[in-house]
Amino acid sequence: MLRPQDSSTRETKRLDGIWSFQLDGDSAGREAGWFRETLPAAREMAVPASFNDLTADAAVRDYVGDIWYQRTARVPRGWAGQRIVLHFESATHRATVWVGDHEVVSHEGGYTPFEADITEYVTPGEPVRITALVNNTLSFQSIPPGVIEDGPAGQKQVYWHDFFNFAGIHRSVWLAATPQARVEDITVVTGFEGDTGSVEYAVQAVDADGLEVVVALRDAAGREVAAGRGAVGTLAVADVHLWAPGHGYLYDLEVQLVDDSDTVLDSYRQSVGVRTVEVRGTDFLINGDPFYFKGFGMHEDHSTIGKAHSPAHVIQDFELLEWVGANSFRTSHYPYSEDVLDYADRHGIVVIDETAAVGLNMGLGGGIFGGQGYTTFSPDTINDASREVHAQAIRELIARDRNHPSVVLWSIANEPESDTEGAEDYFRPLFDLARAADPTRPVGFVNVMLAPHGTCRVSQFADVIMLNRYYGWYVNTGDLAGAEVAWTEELSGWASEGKPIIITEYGADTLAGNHSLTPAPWSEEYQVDYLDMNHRVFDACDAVVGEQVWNFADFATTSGIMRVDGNKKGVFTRDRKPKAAAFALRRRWRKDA
Ligand code: GCB
Repeated sequence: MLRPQDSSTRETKRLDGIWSFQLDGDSAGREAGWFRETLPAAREMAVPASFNDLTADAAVRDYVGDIWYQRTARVPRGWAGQRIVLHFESATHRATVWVGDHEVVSHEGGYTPFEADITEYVTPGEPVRITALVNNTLSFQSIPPGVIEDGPAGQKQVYWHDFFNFAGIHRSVWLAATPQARVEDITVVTGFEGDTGSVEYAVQAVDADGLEVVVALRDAAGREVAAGRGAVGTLAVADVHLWAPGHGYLYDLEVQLVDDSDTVLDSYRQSVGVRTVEVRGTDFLINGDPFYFKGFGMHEDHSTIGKAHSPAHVIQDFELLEWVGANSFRTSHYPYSEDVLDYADRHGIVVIDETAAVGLNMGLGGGIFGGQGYTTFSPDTINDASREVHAQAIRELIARDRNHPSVVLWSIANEPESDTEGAEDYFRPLFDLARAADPTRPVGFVNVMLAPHGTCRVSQFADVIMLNRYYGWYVNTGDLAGAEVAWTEELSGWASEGKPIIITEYGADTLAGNHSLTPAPWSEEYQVDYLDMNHRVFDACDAVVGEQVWNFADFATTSGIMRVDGNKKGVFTRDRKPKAAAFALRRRWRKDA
């Protein structure tokens, strides 16, 4: 699947705006055929947005179940004779879509795109009713998992991840026109030898009998630097301009389908950054040079819009990343909007790309998230069916993001249980699958403190060790001297594995404006001291190739006794004001500042 795009042969129409919206707590709408007419008791809702924070109603905020979205859209009259597609960039956590009375697609997973060919159900120039039944329930067979528990006052959704279960249509919805004979997929793999770059490409075309694939690679100034014919091939790029951290140089690969008189039947453009990624010993190499990750675990999280994509917020977040001197981030804990990766590509920001497999760990949080007493991996909880959903999430992530030069490492899960035989059995095939889907990038997962060095049975499969550690916060709370000793000792154990180590989380909750002369947890000064302590530990360990603070900004979570108005480990507040730690990080990360 390729993203909708305007080209000489393709057109798009974005369907964002106000949609009709109705919660369906009894799941009655499907049976009653709500997609056949206007929703019976609709209110209005913004798309893209999480619906949760847009009303003044607690029942909406915490709603779990079926959610209907509907609108009509006029199919452009100029699209007659074209193939017409309805494309959702995401719908959280699953959706079924009707066009008119026809069910056209269902999709599981809240953060990857899906689409349907709706040509036969629409008439160019005429309006069409589009209805999406979104569902946000988490179960042991969803990624991320959750469970509905019986409470004293009815059922309640619990889950084991530490961010609010925002849901809805979080990214753009598109109508798109493509030719029937079309480019359906493109894969590029890049390399270089001396000054000569290579762009291996593979194009999948559909309904293209008798047509030929023609490709042209242009540099950033628009000059053609290489060209080729055929569905697969390798282009040589003389005097190659590499994509590198801090330097998001992109070429443009135009892929065309042409007939024997060279008439162009389809054209699609794919940006290409020429770079290599390799793990060698304890080094993480980009273009053969050791790379040190500086940055954050982030969230797509804002007041009002929740987990929706918003270009303004993306610009602001990347401006702050640059200001603080970050060169990278992790898409904790789900695939972010494709626009975010495009921005990272253009600006040379390095990305660890993560699936939504977070909270596969029923021992986590000692029950603070609710849901106590479950076994993580068992026939009744996380089981073979869950693994198949997880496998599909990995396939979809890699299919969507493999052409982004910014993405250098796949993270297939965050903090799963990893110290049991069940975990080892569960993860082995998922690592194999990720490697088969993309042999060009390292694969890892993020290890939790509950599975310290010597006990983890999953890190053997990983190319890179990714650790989330909270010495000085969840353990040795307030005791930074004790934390430093304990942390140094554990890290030296991991360093003996001979793999690069990225500290993917370390952080301390900090209430902006709370100050203390003595190192008191929750104060801005403690957050700074805590980071300094961690940095001493990292700087003393050669195998550490990266530090990503938890978190870039404060974010919304489920309510609980450990969370005051959300998670406060941000270096920026939720509305992106700097805490003292932001200035401290800037001093460490930006030698020029
Ligand atoms: C973690 C999780 C992250 C949490 C964080 C915390 O280890 O990966 O999702 O938000 O700890 O603040 O507790």
